[in-house]
Amino acid sequence: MKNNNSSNSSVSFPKSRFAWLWENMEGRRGLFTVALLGTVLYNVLQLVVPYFSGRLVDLFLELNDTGASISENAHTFYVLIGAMVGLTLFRVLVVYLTCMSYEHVSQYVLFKIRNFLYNKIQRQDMKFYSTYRTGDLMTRVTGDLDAVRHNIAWVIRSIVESFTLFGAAAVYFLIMDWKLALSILVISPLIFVIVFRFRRTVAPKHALLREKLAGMNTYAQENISGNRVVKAFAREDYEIAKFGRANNDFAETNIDTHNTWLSFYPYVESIANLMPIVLLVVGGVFIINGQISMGEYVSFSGLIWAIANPMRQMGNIMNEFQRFNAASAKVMEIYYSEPEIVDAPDAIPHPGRFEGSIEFDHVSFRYEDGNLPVLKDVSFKAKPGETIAIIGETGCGKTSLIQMIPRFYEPTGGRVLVDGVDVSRYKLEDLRKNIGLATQDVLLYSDTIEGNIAYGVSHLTAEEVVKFARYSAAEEFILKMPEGYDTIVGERGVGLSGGQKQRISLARALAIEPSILILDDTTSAVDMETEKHIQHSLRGLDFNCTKIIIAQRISTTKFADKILVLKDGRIIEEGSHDELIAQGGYYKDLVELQLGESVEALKASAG
Ligand code: DGT
Ligand code: MG
Repeated sequence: MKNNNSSNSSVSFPKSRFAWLWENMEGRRGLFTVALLGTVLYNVLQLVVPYFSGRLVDLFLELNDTGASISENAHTFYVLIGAMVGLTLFRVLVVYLTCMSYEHVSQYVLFKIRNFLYNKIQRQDMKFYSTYRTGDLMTRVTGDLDAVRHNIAWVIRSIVESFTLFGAAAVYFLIMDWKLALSILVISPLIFVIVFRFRRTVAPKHALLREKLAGMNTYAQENISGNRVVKAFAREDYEIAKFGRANNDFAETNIDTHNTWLSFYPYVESIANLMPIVLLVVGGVFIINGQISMGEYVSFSGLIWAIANPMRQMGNIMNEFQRFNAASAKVMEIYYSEPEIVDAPDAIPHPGRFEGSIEFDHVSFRYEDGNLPVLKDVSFKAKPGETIAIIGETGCGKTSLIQMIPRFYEPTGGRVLVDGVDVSRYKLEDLRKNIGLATQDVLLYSDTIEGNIAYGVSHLTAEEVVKFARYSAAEEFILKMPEGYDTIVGERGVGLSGGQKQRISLARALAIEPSILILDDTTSAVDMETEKHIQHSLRGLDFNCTKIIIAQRISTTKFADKILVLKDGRIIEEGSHDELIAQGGYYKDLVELQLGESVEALKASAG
């Protein structure tokens, strides 16, 4: 298994993170832009109240000085108050609408990317599934994607909010009195320096935190689905303790990441708090010298938060932004991943059935992540309707061999032909629809037995389901189940025996009436009697079908038109049962081993 835990900061994507988000906002870009403009607007409006307060104070002081009565100027007073109230209400409305819009857009993007990812994951090839662990993929479509959503709903908004507020306040200050403004603003670059140092410290911590989360999820997922093994070895306490450690590790990394800001916070806070003091001192001097009015001073001090708060907020924003950075890299990795095995641009459409001839033409194969060749120069032919049995010791490459036919993997040398055409020339869907495969480790869905059998053909009638169950000798045990064909089997087929699962998986493969049927050790867990029944029905199928049967038992291989004996990825013997026995070699030894007597003795006793 490849190491996919390393941080992906080095991985480059076709688009930058923000261009990628923008791409996925298609359909809601207008709304998002309006929301951004709304954010700018309501932050500028924040300045209105302090502005009017300043005007009011000046008004009163003026009246005081001239000794005029306030009632004569009531009109101006009411207009100012009215404007303050009106604008505040308007601002609240804008805030409300923009928040709703951000939430809407973020959910829209989340939905869209999640569907896209699921689609991507579904269409990946085998290599992808042996590279990525389930828990890690789950983390990407849940936690990581939520960090992406949060970025749209909160981080981007907060960035615009802080910069607008800061910018507007700074401009306002500069217009009112640039000297006083500069004396306050000169402190602000310091905060940016601190925040950027913080970013450098916290970015790797977020990447680590994200890995810990994925690790913990993988761990939980594997243990829950593999709980039978845990139980069998009575390792619950051990697993609980192990998970506890992973959980603890995650919690500690989480605390450490979030505490990082704490070590920067005192500096930022001191600088932010310095601002009102500077205002008090410099502003006081300016008032004494008559450079600014009392009203202007009120406006300044009423607005000093609009400079200080965005600075305080920077740490938070940077923190969340780094979380987004780490998470989006993981999401984009899947988003932009492409399966290697795809339709050729000029693939031949083949909508109907195949004749079913198969040819392996000097096929060699090696797994990309493995260093030894698994198949070496394998050549054989199967005519339509023939049965080919493959036998050989464990690990010799049988499963790898049959995986070349539906193009789960591609040969590293040579060709695999179906109906005389290289399988890579067909459209994948056309090819695979014609292949019925019962895999070595049976996976059933948590669905009814009928639903599982009809998985490949949704329009299968109840009678047909029964027919295929009979073919695979499954009917008897199905009818004994409390709800027959409507019995719901658990996840991965929990509730069924190994042999029962195999028979349902065989019925599922038969139900698509494939041109090519591949059985990978499908009857290994059924008793001899049942197997005989299955062999019999496989010979009498009511549709034409080439069969490739991997087996360990002579009773399974005996009736094959051709038996291939595989050893270390090479075909060492090839022929019918009788031919191979006559040839004397691995197969003959196997027959003797399994029957417990020498072939000669058997013949003698029969004669
Ligand atoms: P079996 O089912 O135990 O009777 O064994 P076979 O004959 O089906 O063996 P097969 O084809 O699964 O494996 C052949 C060799 O390839 C064996 O050394 C293990 C290795 N192998 C199987 N799957 C993978 C894979 O996904 N990646 C890598 N790197 N090696 C694999
Ligand atoms: Mg195998």
